[in-house]
Parts: sequence; C-alpha cells; structure tokens
Amino acid sequence: DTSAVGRPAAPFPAGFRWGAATAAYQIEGAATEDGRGPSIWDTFCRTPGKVLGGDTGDVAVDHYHRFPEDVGLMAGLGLTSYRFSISWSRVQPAGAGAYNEAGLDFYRRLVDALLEAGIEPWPTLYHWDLPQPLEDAGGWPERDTAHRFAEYADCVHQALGDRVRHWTTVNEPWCAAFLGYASGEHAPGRREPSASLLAAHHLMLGHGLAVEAMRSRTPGNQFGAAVNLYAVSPATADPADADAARRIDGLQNRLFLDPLLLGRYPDDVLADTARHGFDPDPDDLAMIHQPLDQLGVNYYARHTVAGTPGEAAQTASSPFSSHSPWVGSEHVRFVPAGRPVTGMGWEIDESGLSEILVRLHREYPAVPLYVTENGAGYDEEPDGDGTVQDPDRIAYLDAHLRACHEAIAAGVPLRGYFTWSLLDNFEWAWGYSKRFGLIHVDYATQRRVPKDSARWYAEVIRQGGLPGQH
Ligand code: PNW
Repeated sequence: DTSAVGRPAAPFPAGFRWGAATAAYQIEGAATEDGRGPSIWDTFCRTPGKVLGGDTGDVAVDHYHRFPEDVGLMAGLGLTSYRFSISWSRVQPAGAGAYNEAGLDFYRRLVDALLEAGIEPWPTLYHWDLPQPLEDAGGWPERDTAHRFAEYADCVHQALGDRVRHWTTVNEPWCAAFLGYASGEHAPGRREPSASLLAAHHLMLGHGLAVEAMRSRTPGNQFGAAVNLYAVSPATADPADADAARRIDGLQNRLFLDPLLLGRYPDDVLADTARHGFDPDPDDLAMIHQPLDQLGVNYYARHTVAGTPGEAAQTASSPFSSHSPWVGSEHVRFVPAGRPVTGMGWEIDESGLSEILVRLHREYPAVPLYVTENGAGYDEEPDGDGTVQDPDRIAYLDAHLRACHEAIAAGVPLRGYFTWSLLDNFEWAWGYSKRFGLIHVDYATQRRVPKDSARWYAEVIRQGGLPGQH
C-alpha cells in the first residue's frame, strides 16, 4: 500500500486539475423558475416516446436550490475544479433579446460559492439546451443560431469573465448535431441528415464567433470547446472494415478536430457526405479556427466497426434509437468486440483514451488538453443502509486515469481530468434509469450519499495520483 509512504505509484504533475462535471439540464431542475424559458429538452421530454419513463428535467436533482450543499460535497471530495454548464434559457429566455438578471445571478452565486470553497469554476456555455424559440426559428441548421450563441456567450462572459478563467463554448457538437438532427434520439428529435451537417457547422461557427467575442474582452481568459472523441477500430482486416473505420473516425472525430485545430474540413468526410449538399463557406473556417487555449476531450469508449454485411449491433444512445446518426455512412455496422461493457452497453477500453490523447499530440498543433468527461453509468441501487458499493466504477476510473498517466508520460500536455459525473442525474433519453454519479441521489428525497467511488476519487486527489496495484 503506497499510501503508507504518502506517495502514489502513479503521480500526476503538480497543478493537475482534478474535477467532476455536470450539465445544467441534467441537474438544475427549477425549469420554470425565476424567468427561465423553455429549451428544446423541455419540449422533447414532453413528446411521448422520446425519453424513457417520460422522465423530464423539471426537478432533476434540484441543484438550482441545493447548490450550496453540492459545493460542500465537492469540497469534501477535494475537487480543485468543477465543470458545469450554463442554461441559455435561464440567461436569455427567448434566445435573443432581453437577458434575465435572475438567471445570471444564479450563476454568479454558484461561481462565488465555488471560489469561496477554493474550487475553480469551469463553465460550458452550451450543453444541448437550445432555447425553444431559436429551434422554432430553425435551430442549429440556421446560420443565425451561431450568431445568437455568440451574443449570449458574450453576455455571460461579461457577467462572469472577471471571476472565471476557463471557458468551454460547446459540449459535444457531434451529439448536438447528429443525435439531435439526424437520428433524432436527442432534442429536438429531427431526422434530417442534410440539416444535421449544417447544425454541426453552425455549432462550430458559434464556437468561433463566441471565442472571438469573449477573447476581445478578456484576452487572459482560456477558451476552448469539448468534443466527444472515440477510438475507432475496424472489426477485421477486410478493406471494407478499414473503410468503415475511416468513415466513423471522420464523422466522429476529424469533422470537429480538423476545423478547430487545422482550419479545414477533412476531404474524405466532405466526399462521404457530398450527396447531402454540405458545402461550407471557407470564410467560416477561418472564424472556426480560433487559437485555442485548451481542448476538452470527452471519452467513454471505443467503436469497433464493419463495412461488410452482417448483423448490426445496437449502439445505445437511446432506448428508442432506430435512425442512424452516421450521415453518409449509414451502412456501417457497430459490432461488439467482446470487451466488458458498462450499464450503458458501452465497451470499456481505456487504451482508446491514451490512443486518442497521443494521437492529438502527434497529429495536431499543440494545445493543452483536458479530459472533460469520463465515467461509467449503471442501473444501480443502494444497499439497505443507503450506501452504494460501486467497484466497477472505481475500476473504470482507475483504468482510465492510468491511461491518462501513460499519455502524460508519453509527452501529451494533459492538464486535468473531470469525471462524469459529480451526481447521479438526468441521463438524456435514458431518463433517470442510468446513474453516472460519484454521489448517489435518492430522487424521491434528493438525499445525496457519496458512493465508494467518491471516497476512492477523494483519496486519489489527496495523494495527487493513483495508488499502486496490489
Ligand atoms: C455525454 N452517444 O453524452 C454528455 O456530455 C453527458 O451529458 C452525458 O450524460 C454523458 O456523456 C453520458 O452519456 C453522450 O450515444 C450521450 O454516443 C450519448 C452519446 C455520447 C455521449
């Protein structure tokens, strides 16, 4: 046991950020309070057959009212940093025009509470909850939405830029664009492949416009986006499977990384999607390609894919999924590689995380990297005494932190790690059926109880690294 000598077997660099992440719609509740307007997720949750059990984020884990308790729990874990998202509908209910001071105040109070507890606030400006009036005007496939986003971002930055140093613009534009507008598994539930490509482009454009606006006010702040990256492997040595892997890597990873970090779209992805008429304006690429101070990597799993005919495996982004989010590559099959899975059915492969981090370091211009999400969801129940023993989550986090450690040893500028999630919460199309938290929430009483994984993570943070293997 290395704790006896007070030094971890796998130490992380001094100043490494140890965090946990959440998102507004998944935790806040208070959906109609203090002037908050409706977002696409409020609407989607009310559409029958879209969210398991008809669950909604109306109450969620009531973080809007319980944030002081939650900040106390973070302090108890020893978190150095906390990643949360800001609800656009709270700050600007119509998505344009008037700002809601009461909404901004909530985030001022949250940020102040975090700073007082010695925890660095890491807000994300867009974690999927588009104000409904903007969707009514066409949503992300409309170019104007990118400009509305930059205005909103600028307003939040004006309110918090003196106290918040690290800013994330958009979270997982892949999910927002392709689950929202192609497969329809997420809000707004549209199934329009051509529109989904425009949505992806405008999410990126909104990122660029927002960074430009915020940076002009406070050049010393750090700006970036958070993308969900996957390691991608072909199922066999068959060239058709290699082509499938190229396509999925293109749509999932390079469609976002290349514009952000290289200022261009990947030619092969443009070719794969050509029949959808995707023809982005080159001037937009210059705007998207802002210098980045940080890049957030959300990592959960590896995709194993085949281009050869056969039986398709279910990819579980929704219990109701039927349409493909893989625009232009709908024939690709996702096949099980036989690894153990989490409660989401996602295959556990920590080697994919080091692979992604090392690849970013080797193939793209240098940028400080942060793992902004990584975690495991299960359908778990507490024991009779209300405690949760979650050895599988501990093993998942331990393995992925070891992968981070390996990447750092290989020279990757990885500066922090945020686990998903601080608390059990509303897991999108899965409602409250899947739990990702380090802290269990009893949804009937809103009682919070740290799981075994919370104590494990607190010890990792305390030691500044992973314990030795026993
Ligand atoms: C991410 N997929 O969501 C989000 O950023 C979180 O809000 C979410 O709770 C977490 O991961 C766990 O799901 C994803 O189907 C949802 O590929 C679906 C997919 C990926 C990420």
